[in-house]
Amino acid sequence: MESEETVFQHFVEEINHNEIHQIKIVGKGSFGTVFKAKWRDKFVAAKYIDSAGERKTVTIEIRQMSRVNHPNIIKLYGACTVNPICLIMEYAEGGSLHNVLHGTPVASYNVGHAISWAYQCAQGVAYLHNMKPKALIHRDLKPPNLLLQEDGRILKIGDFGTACDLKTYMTNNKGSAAWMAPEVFEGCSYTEKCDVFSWGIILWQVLTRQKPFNEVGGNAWRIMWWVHQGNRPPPIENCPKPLEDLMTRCWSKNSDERPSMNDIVRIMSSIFRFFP
Ligand code: ACK
Repeated sequence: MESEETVFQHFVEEINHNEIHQIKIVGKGSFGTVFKAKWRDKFVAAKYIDSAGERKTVTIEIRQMSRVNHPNIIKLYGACTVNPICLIMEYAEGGSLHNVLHGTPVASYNVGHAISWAYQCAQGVAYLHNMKPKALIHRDLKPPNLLLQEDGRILKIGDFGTACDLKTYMTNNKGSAAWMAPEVFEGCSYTEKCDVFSWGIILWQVLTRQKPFNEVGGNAWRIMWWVHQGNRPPPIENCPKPLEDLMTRCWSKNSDERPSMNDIVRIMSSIFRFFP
């Protein structure tokens, strides 16, 4: 079996700590601190992993990120594998979509931006699902993991730390309940269609600018119970019919009734033409 060390060595460039010049903390992720830093004349995001216990998760994140190459996915340049473990990634100066949607000061954007973000996210996810020999399932799509560049025009998927076993996922990701497909928290087997569910919630969120399931309060267990009972976000007033249909199909309880990510890209590309 492939050891952790082999994964580190094979997939990414080993970077020495003294090559990284930290500039400022940009935030705290699910298992580490993210710095804006300079590395070889480039601004980068340096994600330091707090606990040695997370080494397995990081290994998975490195393994996943090093296989992907897509304009809507943050690139991994390399990693420091000597403690403190650190991932060196493409920097997204616009921060997360979550901050744009719900941060202060309130950012201004229009429905065209919202559709473009959802469309770009769908293209990144479709790429992951089309990977060979095996589809890559993201499993934690949500606005805090979607990053923006170029004044918010470009959206990139930025966090792969959760593509690991279900138990770790459930214990580390209580904050993700609002985007989680029911089959995931119910402990059933699941497929890439769980990302489709999350994408539907994101679409609702960018169109309404509201946090999903705010009405139930922030408690992850209550959200899961609510969704398990068949509740979904409320309809959007004056929502164009094709978007509403797409969104509600993504939330189907039966994952076979959800569209594929390729379907979503196709439908969004035709809707996007009306909102250039
Ligand atoms: O919302 P933010 O400003 O954007 O705060 C979070 C925080 O780190 C924890 O995830 C930010 N972040 C994560 N990855 C990157 C990146 N590649 N470029 C810029 N900011 C990042 C994220």
